[in-house]
Amino acid sequence: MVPNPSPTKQVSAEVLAAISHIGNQFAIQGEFRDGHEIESGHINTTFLATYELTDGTLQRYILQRINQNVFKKPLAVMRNVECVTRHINWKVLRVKKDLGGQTLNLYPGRGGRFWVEGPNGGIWRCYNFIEGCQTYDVVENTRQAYQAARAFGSFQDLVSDLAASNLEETIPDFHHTPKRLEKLLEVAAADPKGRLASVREEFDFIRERAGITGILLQLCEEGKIPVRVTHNDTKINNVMIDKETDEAVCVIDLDTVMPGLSLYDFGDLVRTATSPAEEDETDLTKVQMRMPMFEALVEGYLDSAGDFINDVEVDHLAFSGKLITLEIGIRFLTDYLEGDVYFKTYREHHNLDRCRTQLMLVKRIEEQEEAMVKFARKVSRGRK
Ligand code: ADP
Ligand code: GN1
Ligand code: MG
Repeated sequence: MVPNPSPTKQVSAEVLAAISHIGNQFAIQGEFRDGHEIESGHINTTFLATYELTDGTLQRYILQRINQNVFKKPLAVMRNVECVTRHINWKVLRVKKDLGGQTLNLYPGRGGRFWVEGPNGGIWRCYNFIEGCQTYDVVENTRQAYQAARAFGSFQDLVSDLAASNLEETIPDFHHTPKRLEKLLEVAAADPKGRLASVREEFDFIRERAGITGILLQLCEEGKIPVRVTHNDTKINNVMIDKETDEAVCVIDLDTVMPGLSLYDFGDLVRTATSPAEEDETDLTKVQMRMPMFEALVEGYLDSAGDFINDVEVDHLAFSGKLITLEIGIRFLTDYLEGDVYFKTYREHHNLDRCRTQLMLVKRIEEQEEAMVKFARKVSRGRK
């Protein structure tokens, strides 16, 4: 048996039968042999399915159900993912002439579409399993950080000539931080679960920083930073890293590819790659902004995106980390106050724990922001 990759969970016989049924509706070869649930990722339901070919070799696939509570227009998500994967595959083969790497591919389902409907409804898709790789929730070394940032920068480069008009906004105002804050204030005012009193400190911390939430949008309105096609969910477990070499092989989780700001993508890398603590760590003393990781992110990102990123963007690389970390903190707190309706949770107060690590990381970034800005400027100016 091929060893399992990222943390997977055994599933019941009933679920196994359901996965096998779904898998058999896709144009994939072999006999269904095994299925596991992959637990990393807060949104979709993801299974690793193993098939046996006639010569006995095992072939693995990802079967994934789109979360329709989050993605209200799942077919629009599928159109976007099809468009982006087609564009990237074409670009890699024809333009970059890079035949070596693994890319993300959708398999056609019965009926010729790249999705099938599940027995209980729901939209399912099938991807090739990116072999030899692993995703990390916490970055282990600077090479992984450098590689992840380079991969997301390359991703932006690959989709830079994809007209934004080809893509639908699958979640409107996804990174509109002031609107995220507005929503938090609304939910707090209603306090549907009576939880506000227990999160006063977190709530006040966020409100004290209301003034920074609109800074990138303002720069964009003033024409100082451009809208591009961006990934929008560049957390570190959305890039497949080679287990042997720590090289980033392939960016995944393309559901939120939409017009956005490059800084949103860089910011989420800072949020997820600089701290040695898990996103839901309860010992907040473990939350740190590790400068060497930030430096590796800047180097990796500028190595692949440095030619198209402008000076105003470079000057805000550190700020973007603070902003996106605050934004996700706002979202976790909102979800906690609403009664955990958006992100998957596995324990009581899970979203609150996640919120707390985000806010602690915001603090840690603030303490080092000046040095972070200086470093990004130095590297960028040194490349010219
Ligand atoms: P979510 O939107 O829930 O985060 P993802 O698309 O990121 O869903 O998938 C969840 C996890 O499943 C990823 O973090 C990764 O570990 C694994 N995964 C997803 N797609 C693939 C793939 N094509 N090959 C290997 N692993 C994958
Ligand atoms: C979700 O899908 P996943 O786990 O990669 C979320 C991101 C958040 C992240 C927080 C569509 O990402 O926006 O930053 O959780 N994705 C969506 O960990 O909301
Ligand atoms: Mg994901």
